[in-house]
Amino acid sequence: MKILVTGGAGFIGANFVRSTIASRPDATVTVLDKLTYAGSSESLAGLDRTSLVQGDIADRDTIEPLVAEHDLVVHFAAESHNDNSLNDPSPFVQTNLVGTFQVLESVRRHGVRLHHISTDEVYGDLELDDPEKFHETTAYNPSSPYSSTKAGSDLLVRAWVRSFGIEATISNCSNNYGPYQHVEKFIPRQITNLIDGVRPRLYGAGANVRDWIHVDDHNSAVWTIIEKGRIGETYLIGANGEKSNKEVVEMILEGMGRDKDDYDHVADRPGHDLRYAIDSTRLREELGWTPRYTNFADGLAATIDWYRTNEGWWRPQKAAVEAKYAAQGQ
Ligand code: NAD
Ligand code: TDX
Repeated sequence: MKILVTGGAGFIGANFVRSTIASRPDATVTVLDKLTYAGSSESLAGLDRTSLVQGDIADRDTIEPLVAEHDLVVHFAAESHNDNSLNDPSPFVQTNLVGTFQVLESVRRHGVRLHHISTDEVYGDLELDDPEKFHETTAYNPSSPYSSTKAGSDLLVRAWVRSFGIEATISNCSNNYGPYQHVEKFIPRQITNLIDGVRPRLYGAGANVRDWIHVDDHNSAVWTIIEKGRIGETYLIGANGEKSNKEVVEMILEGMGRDKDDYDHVADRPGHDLRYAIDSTRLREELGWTPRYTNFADGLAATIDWYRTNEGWWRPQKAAVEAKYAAQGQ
């Protein structure tokens, strides 16, 4: 099977390529990645049956011939960081909307199966005590330039299925953690701060809740949907991992041998979503998927170890990321 993975040099895409190559001897992978600040060829180092093409999904002349020679497209490429989208929404519109449009047009012209990767943030946020979690029929209500462009990309996929009959599925997953995540994101930022002797930074009061899932569980769910999912359907991916940001920072501090109060509160994110929570019943009951990492503390400990032993991978990005946060009081 020849698989085209867009955004495969980013966090989740690189883990997807790694687990696919390790578990599927029949698979060859082409990664199409623009190698923005968020992508790194080093995340794919040492992989057999994998090639990397540096290019833009929004460029028809780049994507079209690649799609034509593959059996499956798994579309991870996106601008992915909310804080960046608040500073400059422009690349989010370009990549997440125009880029997805070009992916859709290419799979339409060549009749290639597509799986579109999206996020739970398209549903907006929940109250802390809301009894109902996000599910496949929750109304879209995105809050940020990032989540609104992801919502728009999902709607494009749905329309291309209905209007043109393309063969596509969509998944909306909750917050991922694990190896190869950029140090701009919450968990790697705090781990690498502590390695550098800097106190973790919690936005606002730290009461915001995220529903954490290990990246390998996200990717095993993606394969389940590719193999067993119904064309045109959306599946929510989550592993019942709700934790407040304060709880996560305290667990990181304790896991790294520090006092659990040893962090600072900093300026909050404008429009900060309060809580995300996923109901993944459809994926579990219809397709038989279950997560493997059911203990967040263990997954977090393994992630801390990974950042400790792979400093060469993240160190080049760290100073610039912290300078950007410092400039905005975070
Ligand atoms: P990431 O920022 O780590 O990686 C994105 C990758 O896409 C990078 O390698 C980047 O170079 C590439 N890219 C960006 N613009 C491109 C373009 N125009 N053409 C080609 N490549 C381009 O992001 P991630 O966290 O790995 O997220 C991957 C996907 O999963 C995204 O679609 C995101 O919305 C979705 N998602 C992420 C999470 C999460 O917790 N990180 C949760 C749910 C869904
Ligand atoms: O230093 C920080 N301090 C802090 O308190 C950072 C970087 C973040 N936060 C908070 C903001 C969020 O409530 O931690 C939470 C997680 O922040 P991010 O890692 O920026 O993730 P989030 O905004 O929740 O979005 C993530 O999950 C859904 C991914 O970045 C998205 O790509 C995905 O769609």
